[in-house]
Amino acid sequence: MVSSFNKMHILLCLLLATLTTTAQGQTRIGFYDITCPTFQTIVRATVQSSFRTNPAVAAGLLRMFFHDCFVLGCDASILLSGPSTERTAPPNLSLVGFEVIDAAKTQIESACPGVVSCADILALAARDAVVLTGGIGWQVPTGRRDGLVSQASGTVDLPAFNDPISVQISKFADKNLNTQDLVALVGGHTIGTAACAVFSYRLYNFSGTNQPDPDINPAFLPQLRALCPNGGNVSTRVALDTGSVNRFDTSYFVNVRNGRGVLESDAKLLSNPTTRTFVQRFSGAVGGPALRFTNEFARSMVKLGNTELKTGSRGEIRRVCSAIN
Ligand code: HEM
Ligand SMILES: *[C@@H]1O[C@H](CO)[C@@H](O)[C@H](O)[C@H]1NC(C)=O
Ligand SMILES: *[C@@H]1O[C@H](CO)[C@@H](O)[C@H](O)[C@H]1NC(C)=O
Ligand SMILES: CC(=O)N[C@H]1CO[C@H](CO)[C@@H](O)[C@@H]1O
Repeated sequence: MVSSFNKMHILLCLLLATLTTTAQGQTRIGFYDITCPTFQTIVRATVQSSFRTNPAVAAGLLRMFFHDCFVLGCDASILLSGPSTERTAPPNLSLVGFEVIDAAKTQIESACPGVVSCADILALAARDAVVLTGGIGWQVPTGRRDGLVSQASGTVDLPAFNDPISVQISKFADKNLNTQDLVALVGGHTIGTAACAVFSYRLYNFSGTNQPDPDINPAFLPQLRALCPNGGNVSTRVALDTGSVNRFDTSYFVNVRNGRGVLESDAKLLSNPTTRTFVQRFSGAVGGPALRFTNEFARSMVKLGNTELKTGSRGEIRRVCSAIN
């Protein structure tokens, strides 16, 4: 009797704990297991088929998720179109993958109308993009709701390509992400490209010195200059991880370690002892106990995915991802 009462008590406590955490704005694994069991399969198939036509879409989806979470939380505000939305702000430079999310949403709406948020579709798509390029998968907690607001001005929260390391660290700390999370997540630059526009200032006249950025490896400089000639087309895109643009691997960290970071912010990871140590550990070099990059990346992605969530009755489930209901 006592023991069954105790069991009941424990159950009740568990139930209460679950309710409380949900009320506090948490996601959980299996949120749609009953209401939309085909959700994960639909997202995966959609990302897979667009990846087969255009592998660059993987990097686009990963970056889009990062931008979404950093501006007003992971609430699909990045997907809203219209004047003065996040999408129209300068850091949106060439975000790609909107059509993949829209395509998945259309199919999900016909399978289970009004149930699955665009924010959750984006979170799943970013994970699937990592797996398709060779990273380790993880379970994505879901239950996010879509935001009603999107502001171009919100993009000030995003780190910029020329932010000093102290600013990068504090922008991540503002989102409850520590320095290890920063270095692991920036490891997302193991896939994808950047336009010459965001780094060619390092190649010819860095800080008005008429010299290149001294942090660029002298053997790497002519390679970058050939890709982005002075006065050339600044829309040309260059791999962030030279030699391994479509592989989710540790070579980005090896490149950064060797002065082959493309963005100034990548190169700056070496300028601070803490971030430098994480670069070395993720790259497999000595500098502390080895850290498996793809495992740590997955862990940090789950943390990133919990940024400033709207759950419960806040926000809404959008019918189409580009507009509020
Ligand atoms: C200090 C932090 C960061 C800075 C300053 C930064 C900056 C940039 C810049 C300037 C680009 C090139 C954009 C363009 O020319 O179109 C870029 C691309 C990219 N970023 Fe970051 N980023 C940061 C962190 C992250 C994080 C945390 C992720 C993901 C977890 C990420 C994923 C990507 C990806 C995948 C691309 C390639 C996009 C493509 O090929 O379409 N970045 N980033
Ligand atoms: C280099 O930059 C400085 C400062 O922005 C500028 O005054 C100078 O004219 C530039 N040099 C060249 C060769 O463009
Ligand atoms: C510059 O490069 C972009 C991307 O490769 C291309 O679409 C565009 O046509 C180029 N512009 C010029 C003027 O060559
Ligand atoms: C896709 C998109 O909306 N791109 C916009 C990015 O921001 C610039 C302005 O900085 C707009 O001109 C683009 O239309």
